[in-house]
Amino acid sequence: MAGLMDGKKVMVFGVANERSIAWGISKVMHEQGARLGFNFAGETLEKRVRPLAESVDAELVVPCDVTDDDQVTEAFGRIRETWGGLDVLVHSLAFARREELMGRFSDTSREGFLKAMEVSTYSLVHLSREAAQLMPDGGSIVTMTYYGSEKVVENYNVMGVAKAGLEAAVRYLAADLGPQGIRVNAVSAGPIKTLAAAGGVKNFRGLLTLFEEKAPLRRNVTQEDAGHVALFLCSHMGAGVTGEVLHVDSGFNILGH
Ligand code: 1JT
Repeated sequence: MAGLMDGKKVMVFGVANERSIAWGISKVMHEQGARLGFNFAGETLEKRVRPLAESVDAELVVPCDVTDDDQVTEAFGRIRETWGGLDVLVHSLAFARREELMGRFSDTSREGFLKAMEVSTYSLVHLSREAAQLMPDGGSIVTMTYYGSEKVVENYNVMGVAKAGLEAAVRYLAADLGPQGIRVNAVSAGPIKTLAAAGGVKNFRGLLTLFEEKAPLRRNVTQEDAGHVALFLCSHMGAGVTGEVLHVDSGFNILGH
């Protein structure tokens, strides 16, 4: 059967374990015939990423901490050596210090603010610039965001500001890279229990339960739900879509209460 991503070279940033949204996207891309590459940041993550990468016949597993310019340069050098070009960049990473995801947003420290922005927002700009150099015949870039960028969601705090910046960056990147045939979009997923969410967020279970009770579809969304929409955006089915933030949230964002 022909796949939507047959032979496409897809570089995925942000797999931490099998619960990662990046992994949900990767599995869906793999099923559709994509050739995959992954990054990891540090030895602990390397041990988790390598076996997952192997299970989808990844052709590339590269160290890349996005806060280190040299590592980013090195990683894209490896992508160029291995593939000569790139069709899709998946950006599915974020960071905020644990203490910033509780209490008052107004207590956010300068350091915490800058770190969240650097990892969660600037990294898209940097990776997109590098990726674009490997996409002379066009390509597609997709990133992940959350409703806390649009409305105040208790405890999301500095990540809400970082994601608002990320969504704006999606629009500016889409305008810059559009003439080169590169599309840039974001998927705004409902809350999903990942390593980041479970480890860093107070009462995340409560958030999932509330969501299940209130969202029009009365269910939580999965990594695969996010993956399917990322697939649509990155495949030829999304050819006319760029600069968009598409909600995959069981309809939660349409509610007025
Ligand atoms: C990060 C974390 C980014 C959790 C994230 C995130 N984007 C969405 N979530 C889940 C979430 C988190 C909170 C929330 C609602 C959803 C963890 C640290 C790394 C960056 O608050 C209501 C706090």
